[in-house]
Amino acid sequence: MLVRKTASRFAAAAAAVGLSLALLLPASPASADAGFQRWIAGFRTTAAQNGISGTTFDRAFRNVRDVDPEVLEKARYQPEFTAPVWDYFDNRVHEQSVATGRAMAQQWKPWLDRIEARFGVSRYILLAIWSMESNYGETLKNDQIMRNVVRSLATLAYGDPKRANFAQTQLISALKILQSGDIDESHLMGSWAGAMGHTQFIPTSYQKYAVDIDGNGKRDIWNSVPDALATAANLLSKNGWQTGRTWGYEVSLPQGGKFPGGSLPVGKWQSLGVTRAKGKPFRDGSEMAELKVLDGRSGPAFLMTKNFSVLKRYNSSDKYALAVGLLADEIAGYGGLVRDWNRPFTKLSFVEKQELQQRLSTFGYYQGKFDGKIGEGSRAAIRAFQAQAGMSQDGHPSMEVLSLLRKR
Ligand SMILES: [Ca+2]
Repeated sequence: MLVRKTASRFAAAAAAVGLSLALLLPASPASADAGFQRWIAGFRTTAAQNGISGTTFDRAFRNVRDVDPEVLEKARYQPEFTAPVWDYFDNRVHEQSVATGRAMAQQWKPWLDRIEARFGVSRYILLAIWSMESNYGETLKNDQIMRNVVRSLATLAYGDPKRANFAQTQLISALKILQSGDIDESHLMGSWAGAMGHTQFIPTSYQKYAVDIDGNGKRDIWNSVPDALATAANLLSKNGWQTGRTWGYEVSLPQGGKFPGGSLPVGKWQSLGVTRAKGKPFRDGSEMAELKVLDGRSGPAFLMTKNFSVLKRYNSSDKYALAVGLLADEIAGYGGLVRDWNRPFTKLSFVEKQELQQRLSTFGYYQGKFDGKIGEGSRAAIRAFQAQAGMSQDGHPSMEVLSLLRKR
């Protein structure tokens, strides 16, 4: 990155707090992004070497004049708060995400029939992924989240040394998508890190898996729900999804048992005293499964089968894959957990969480949306209220906090 002389005194301070220098340059638009413009001009050669025509390149960068400071801000953001297990699942598997999933299963039934028949992936898994990735498309309507993918990736490639390689690779891919004509430059939108459409594919994954199932000639995961769900199904199918099989089972463990790590046949687990939490028999004793306990021995335990590892090809976190599995099961009507997560307070329903946000807002503690999702803003508001009420400031969305607010 080129640093102008006048900015040099900012360098030490910026480095000390891990800020990108580009953001601290004095505001003088004509020259502030000269470095970025030079980078784009240089990248034109790299793009050409990768088969991107000059026309495509110029179209893609026509409206990209400066770096996107919010992208660099989000890239820098390190959450101080590591969410406890219950918090992760409570924010993703709840009455609202289940009810919307069921409504979507009805609304998109003919397409889900076709996608299931073609790729052999359960519709409930696809609906759960849709919920996790974009809240059934709701996130895509949020202008504060959606941004120009070319600008975001160019910003990261230019201004974020840690992500420069990733961003360059994705940017080349994004340009290839534009060149293919599947989408035009004004609609190539995504998250700050370049995840795109209803099912949030980064450009390289899009290139590998995107499907035009509605047959309009464009693989349009941004505007076509069938295309987006088929693309997710294609990813899972290509990575070994086992048709007609579950992702895993909630299980009960015998007290004091010691268990081996790694994969064993389900029948072997049974012989070690592991049973299905719902009391039903396992479907296939020869299926390989791995024991997973995400919340300590007093929390729920699971035997994860092959499909669980396939879900992790979408996002490599155990929590992510399990949330998809649990949400899918609830949408399908198979019911929830037998043993709940360890939650150090009385849980609120989704509607009660919205009420909590509303009441916190009424008393001036909260300024966000009443979306029932307890993130940083809600937690800070709860802590502020708890401090004022003389409670311990754990920030948990508990019935205790809601009850006190109701009495105000
Ligand atoms: Ca299409």
